[in-house]
Amino acid sequence: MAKTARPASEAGPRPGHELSNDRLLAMYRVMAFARAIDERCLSLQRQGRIGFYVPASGQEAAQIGCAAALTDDDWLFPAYRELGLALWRGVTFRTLMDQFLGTSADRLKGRQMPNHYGYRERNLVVASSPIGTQITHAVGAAMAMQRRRAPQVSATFFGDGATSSNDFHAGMNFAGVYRTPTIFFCQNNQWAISLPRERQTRSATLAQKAEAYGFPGVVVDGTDIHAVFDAVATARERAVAGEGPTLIEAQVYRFGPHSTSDDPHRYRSDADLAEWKRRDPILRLREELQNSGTLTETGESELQDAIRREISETIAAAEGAPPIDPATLFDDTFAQRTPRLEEERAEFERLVREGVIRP
Ligand SMILES: Cc1ncc(C[n+]2csc(CCOP(=O)(O)OP(=O)(O)O)c2C)c(N)n1
Ligand SMILES: [Mg+2]
Repeated sequence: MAKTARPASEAGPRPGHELSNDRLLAMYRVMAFARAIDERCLSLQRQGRIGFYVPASGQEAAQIGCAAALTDDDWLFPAYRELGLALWRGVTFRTLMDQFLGTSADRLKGRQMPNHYGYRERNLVVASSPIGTQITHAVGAAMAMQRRRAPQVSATFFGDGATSSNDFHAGMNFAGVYRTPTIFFCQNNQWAISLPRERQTRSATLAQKAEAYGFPGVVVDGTDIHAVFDAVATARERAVAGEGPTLIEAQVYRFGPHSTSDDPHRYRSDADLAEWKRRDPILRLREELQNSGTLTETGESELQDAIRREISETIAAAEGAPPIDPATLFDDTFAQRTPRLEEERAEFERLVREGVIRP
């Protein structure tokens, strides 16, 4: 049952899954924005201006190709490395910066680890840091969609390492048994921090694990946006037609460190990285758009200038915003603060006023 997808370049996308040049350009803009955000945020962290960051460079075509094949009603259950998804869904860089900095505008009120954002209005669930836990959540949500007969799917995003987690297997089994409208989108970026893909499993592919659970698994070149879009659009059609889940393994490479707490030079070679960089998804798409006359040299440099400006202005504005009021930590556990919480809050505010606690 597990199928290995033919590369899109050989067979081309299935009918109805072709991407127009305008659509590709829109995707390219978001990919270029994501890459530039990544580079700036890594540098902000190195300068001590944000605390933590998880880069996604190298995975832009996988993320944006996938997001573009879904509808805004579909639910997304991400891991922590899905910048492209958030941007495609319309989450602004300002919203992300407010979360990274924990400003008073942070929608998560400074309560999440930096880089673990979500956006309720866009059906983007807060990123899971415990590996794989979002997978079972996505299957549960898909079961609800199924019961409501809603023409929706839930898509969950995880890495190669997450295929070794309990939740991956529990989620896949449940989805197979109940034929839930779930898309399991695995970005195999070849590393689970310092552990290479080969030491994660003896299976030849990650996609073939779907066979054991009774539904299709496909491998796609995650640097080829056409292949990713086609695979996800096909999986979505299956899901809404009641035919059940699909596992997609998008093969990519993590260009940067695992996170700002990691030094990849300690465990991997520059030669591998250089090899994958020749297939940089952004360069691939840029070349295609330039060859088709959709993107000119001037268009590209105007785009890069606009991106740089937007990023700088957003960082300045977010850095100028006041921090979250720490007294909000007494809110939201109960609809109304209990007398005990009121007491604790008043005490906390007194200690802050007297300088005993410096938030
Ligand atoms: C349950 C659990 N175990 C271990 C960790 C520590 N950890 C954080 S990221 C990571 C590797 C995950 O690799 P992968 O699933 O391939 O995703 P990637 O980071 O490559 O995108 C590990 C082991 C964790 N967060 N949660
Ligand atoms: Mg990985």
